[in-house]
Amino acid sequence: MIRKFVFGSPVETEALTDSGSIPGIRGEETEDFPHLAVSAGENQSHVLSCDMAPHDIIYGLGENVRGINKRGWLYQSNCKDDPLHTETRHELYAAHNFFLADGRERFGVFVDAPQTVTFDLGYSDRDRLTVTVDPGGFVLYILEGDSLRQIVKEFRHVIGRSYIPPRWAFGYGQSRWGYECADDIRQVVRRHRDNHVPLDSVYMDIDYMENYKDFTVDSDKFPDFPGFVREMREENIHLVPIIDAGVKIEEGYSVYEEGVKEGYFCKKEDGKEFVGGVWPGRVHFPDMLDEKARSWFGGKYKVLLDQGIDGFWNDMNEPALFYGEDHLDEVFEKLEDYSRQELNIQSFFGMKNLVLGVANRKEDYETFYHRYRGEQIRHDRVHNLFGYYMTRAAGEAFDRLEPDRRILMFSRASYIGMHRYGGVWTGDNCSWWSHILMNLQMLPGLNMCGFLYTGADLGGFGADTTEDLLLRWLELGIFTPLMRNHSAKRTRLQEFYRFGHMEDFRNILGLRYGFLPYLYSEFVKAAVNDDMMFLPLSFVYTEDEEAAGVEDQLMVGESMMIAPVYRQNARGRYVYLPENMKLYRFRSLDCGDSQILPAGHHYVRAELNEVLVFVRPDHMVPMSEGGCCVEDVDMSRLNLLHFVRTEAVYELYHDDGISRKVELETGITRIKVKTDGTVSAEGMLNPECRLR
Ligand code: MIG
Repeated sequence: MIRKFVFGSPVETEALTDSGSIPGIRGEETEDFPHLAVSAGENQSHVLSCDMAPHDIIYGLGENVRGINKRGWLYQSNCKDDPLHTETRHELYAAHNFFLADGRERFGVFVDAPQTVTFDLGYSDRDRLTVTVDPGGFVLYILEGDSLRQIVKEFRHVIGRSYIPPRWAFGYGQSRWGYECADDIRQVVRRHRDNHVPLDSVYMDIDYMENYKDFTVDSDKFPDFPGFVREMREENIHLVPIIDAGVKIEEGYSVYEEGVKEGYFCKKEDGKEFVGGVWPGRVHFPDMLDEKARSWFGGKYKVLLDQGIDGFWNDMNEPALFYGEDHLDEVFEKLEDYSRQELNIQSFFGMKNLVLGVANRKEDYETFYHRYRGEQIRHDRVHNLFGYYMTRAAGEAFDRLEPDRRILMFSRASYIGMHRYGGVWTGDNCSWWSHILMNLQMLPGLNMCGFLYTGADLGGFGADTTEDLLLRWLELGIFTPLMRNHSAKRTRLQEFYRFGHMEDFRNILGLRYGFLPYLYSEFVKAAVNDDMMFLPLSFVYTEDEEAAGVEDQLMVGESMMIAPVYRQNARGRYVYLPENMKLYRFRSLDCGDSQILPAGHHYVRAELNEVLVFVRPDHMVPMSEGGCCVEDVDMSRLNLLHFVRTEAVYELYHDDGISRKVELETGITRIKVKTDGTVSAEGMLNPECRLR
């Protein structure tokens, strides 16, 4: 059951595939809102609120800091580029305005508004939930259902099917901001291959471009780029270049010149293009919201597709702003003032903050405009849509240019709706132990908001990593659809071969290729059924009060629970089992042991090089025998992790991993294991199955 209330004149975001199909009530004309009270706030904002009972839980909000239960903190949807993801941050790169309340009452809320929205979930007052929507109108959806999972499904149904990447994008990707040229990448590939460490993709960060110009490739660093792409494809490596939001201002650069000529860039009130500073130096921002500009910008990806590229990541699309040029001029003037003054401590800090404050400045976002659905709209009113529409530009272009095959695409900034066009990575985390847990805790919320293809920078982007941290992080990462090791310039090198115990990395990573049949199957089923792949325990064990408090374990698909170790020097951890489960402890694909554990609390050993996998009763996890890349994985021989009391049946989905058309019916193989150990499999595949 979904109800819709419209306040003011909201901007249509296209978060829903067809918002018109749900009849709405004018919010001003009723006082009868289920679960929430709605009132006018200051300066034409709106405030939604309700009381919370002591044990009510709030789930959702996608990419944000803190726990699976979001209660107790204040979150703000205001897409922002800031690389310090401390637990006291209020906003990250995304605006995922969907949450679920569970406890005395159970309901879902989607605040469809592209401007800033603030969720005070028991921060100001422990027992009160308050959502403030900045001026500009919004659409409020309130959802009810028999269970949390059912409400999520209903929401996901109206926002449309989640993006499904090509299957190779489930393989391991190696990235680093600092790979400069073809030889750097060749070396990365060679060292993985020589050491038998699996690898499917290498990412190309901004240095591949000619002076950070989108859709160019520096020909000194990459002589014969198409040839290089081909050479890599022969090694089963996909190259994935980055695309930034800002277009460099440079005479003779065709993207810039066309954009100016056609009027595709965001303009200020005076009709001149807005000028910002980002990596290329001075840039214009394409008006991603304008249909024509979007189609034009999307069309540019063809330049790289034509050279053999089949995957991209979209960066800096909050959009990040190192500075706005107009404001910078003001800053210089003021600095001159300062230089003529005798500084006291107050004016000193005034000066310092003036300089530090030039990045991502609210007032700069208020100076340029979009053309959207026939209207001129100031950027701040639609700020949270920019990343969505940049990625949509690419997605719509792929629909036109590549109707038959899937192209890898994920973005940094996002809004709900973008999940139809690409995935997200969670941005510039750090090599901190706390960020392994944060990675885990974000996953269910992202799934609730439609983002299934997602992952964090394994090993941490900022700061220096350590071998044990990277290994522990990988032990979570082998379960996330996007599995990429990425790090920043000037931090410690963190390719697996930089460390002493490479065999540990090889063994753990090998497990991912073992789990691939299951993970891919669960991913596609979740996408097609509008379901989640990563679930809090409480979504499955709905009556179990203990499960509701578990913040560091997840259900992965229908058969499996994971409980990764995320503490430095730990040699195991406490795990809560809502029911009897079979624990498999892996050191590598063919080395491990298993034991049945009763429901309840356990301390479970897990040495640095061990991964724990818990299988639910009457369930199974089909595993492959691994491979050096996704293409190598042999689907005709499966080893079944299983815990059978009466009978376990698993519907394994498989397909060619590339065609766009995805239908479950044709790709299912039904595998059955009986108590006496007999196994049968029928359907698409005819695998040789072995119990494990
Ligand atoms: O201002 O392209 O989040 O993954 O390596 C930094 C350089 C710009 C931010 C991305 C990060 C990427 C980096 N980019």
